[in-house]
Amino acid sequence: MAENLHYNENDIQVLEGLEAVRKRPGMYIGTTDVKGLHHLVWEIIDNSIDEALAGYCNHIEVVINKGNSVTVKDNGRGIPVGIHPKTGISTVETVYTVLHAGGKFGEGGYKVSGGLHGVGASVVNALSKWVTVTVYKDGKIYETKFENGGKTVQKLTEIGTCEPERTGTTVSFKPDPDIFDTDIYDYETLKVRIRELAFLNKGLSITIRDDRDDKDTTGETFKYDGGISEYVRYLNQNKTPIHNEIIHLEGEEDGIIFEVAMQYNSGYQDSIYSFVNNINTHDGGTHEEGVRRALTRVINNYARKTNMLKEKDESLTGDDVKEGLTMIVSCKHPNPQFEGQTKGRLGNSEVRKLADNVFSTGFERFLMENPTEAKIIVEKTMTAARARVAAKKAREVARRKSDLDIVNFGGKLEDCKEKDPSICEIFIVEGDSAGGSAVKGRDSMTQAILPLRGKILNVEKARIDRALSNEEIRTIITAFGTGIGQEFDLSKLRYNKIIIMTDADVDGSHIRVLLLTLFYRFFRPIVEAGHVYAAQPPLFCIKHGKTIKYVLNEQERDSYIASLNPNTKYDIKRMKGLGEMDAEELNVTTMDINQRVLRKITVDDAIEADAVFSKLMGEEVEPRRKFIEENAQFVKNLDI
Ligand code: 1YM
Repeated sequence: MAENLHYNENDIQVLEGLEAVRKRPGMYIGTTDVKGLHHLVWEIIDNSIDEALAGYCNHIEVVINKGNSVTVKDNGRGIPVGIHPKTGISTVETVYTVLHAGGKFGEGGYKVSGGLHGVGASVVNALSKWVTVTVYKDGKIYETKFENGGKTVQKLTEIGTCEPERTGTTVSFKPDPDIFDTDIYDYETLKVRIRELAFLNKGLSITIRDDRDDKDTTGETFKYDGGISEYVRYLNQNKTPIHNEIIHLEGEEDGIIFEVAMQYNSGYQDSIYSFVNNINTHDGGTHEEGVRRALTRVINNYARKTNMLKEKDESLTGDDVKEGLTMIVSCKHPNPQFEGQTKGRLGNSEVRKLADNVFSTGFERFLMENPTEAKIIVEKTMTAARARVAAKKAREVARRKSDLDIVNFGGKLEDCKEKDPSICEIFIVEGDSAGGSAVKGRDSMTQAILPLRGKILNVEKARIDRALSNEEIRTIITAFGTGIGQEFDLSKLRYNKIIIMTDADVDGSHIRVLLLTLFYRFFRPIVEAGHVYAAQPPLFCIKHGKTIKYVLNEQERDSYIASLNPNTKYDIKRMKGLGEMDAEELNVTTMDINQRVLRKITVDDAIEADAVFSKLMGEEVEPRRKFIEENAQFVKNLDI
């Protein structure tokens, strides 16, 4: 540490503040796993985005450097460099070292506030091995440096001059390996969110580059002058839109900006995503409610007025009008109230009315001015209504079946004896023969087996009524016990773990994708709550002496062999497919809770998952063929 720094009362408080962050990082960034590692980047980018929202910045650059440090650079005003009245040190240092004081001074303006309300810079500093901040302002270049959890090693210093037009802030930091479980940044993860930020802030250009390898790349730049309209086009790229124009409506009142973009496609799923100040409001809220209410009302009014809906016909429901709808709702609010357990819901009641007004006025006008498109849209919603009625009947049949003895439906499910869901699991097994071995090899108290004959229906291409008439899908629904659609109830889930057991080949991969599509589209909360797993049958069996070791892949095989005494003899066997294993082998390698390896299926980013599923399973054959050829292992950045 530099010797010329004299600590006063204030400095000591500062270090105590940052020390608190180091002691309990989870309180500030959620976790210290790979997610927390990326959180640091978001905290810094948020400050640049705030500067863009304030209208002073139109370009941001993000670089993953060699050694996994990260640099974020913007062309905003630059963090103020003057002495801060409360701390007696420069404002830049104050922002980076004083917990809770780093927020913006003064009110007004939109803030990204992803939980830390602009105080993230000091948290990043606290959790970093080193941080360097450079500010370009008034023709001068300033720099300050910190090390080991935010200890100042270079106070803000003027280090040179630049053209007076050049302004901005550049921050480089290296996460502290003592804090984080991993120090490796994932380019895809950063890219997906950066692209999203570019969609949500029209005209803002954001570049991302990976400098970790020696390839000389210029990186990728995302800039969308059409904003959320281009987001909708992107989400619909592997779907078939049923009208050309993307409907884009916008309005402002009392400093609240409300914007929506939408387009219907020929599919049956809806992809409706909402944001407040660039944060995904997973659980919706008043902005989404306003739009949904207006959408249902306007379509019903239009359908009645044009006599497409007759007097005797029932009105269309909210579900009918959202079938095949891709929609982005974005609200910029100076004082957003986030509600709910995960703060994923917008609570401000004034937004409901604004959203309703902006949407209903604009959409009504669109329908009037575009009668051809209007007719296509209304017809689609009316078809959805007919399917809804049919599906209800089919569900009633499925439910009546489920009232019968559960073991009895189709005779396929071999249920477990235990009834307490918290210790029960169900294996969904590819093929009858593997299913047979699984039944013999299981622990019949807690493990249920459901063998699948052949491939299940692709629900990406089928409406719910057709899905419900599919035998395999009905069996799955009944076995799970939760119901689907509006009747879905997570608390009725009959198994704590749902384990997909397929071969480690392209066919197995395809069946896994089909099952995941079904779960994601029909039972999403089950996936989100972490109940879904993929069994990982081993690829090799290594025998030496009396020891038998199963390993999952080539790397594990090689490192295990390397760990053996070079004088021992060993025998390596490549494992057969699930169907060729006997009950004992299947039990030991894949099912026994003490020996097996399961992979939890997680969906970090629902929007990206949605895009991947439509790419994989939608109308277009080419992207799917390409994907499966390139990646039988399945989707990397979704971790499935
Ligand atoms: C790469 C990270 O931090 N940019 C950035 C931060 C600030 C400003 C501009 C800024 C804000 C304001 C006035 C204001 C911050 N300033 C502060 C504080 N990029 C990055 N660019 N002038 C400049 O909000 O009034 C905190 S962040 F608090 F000092 F104003």
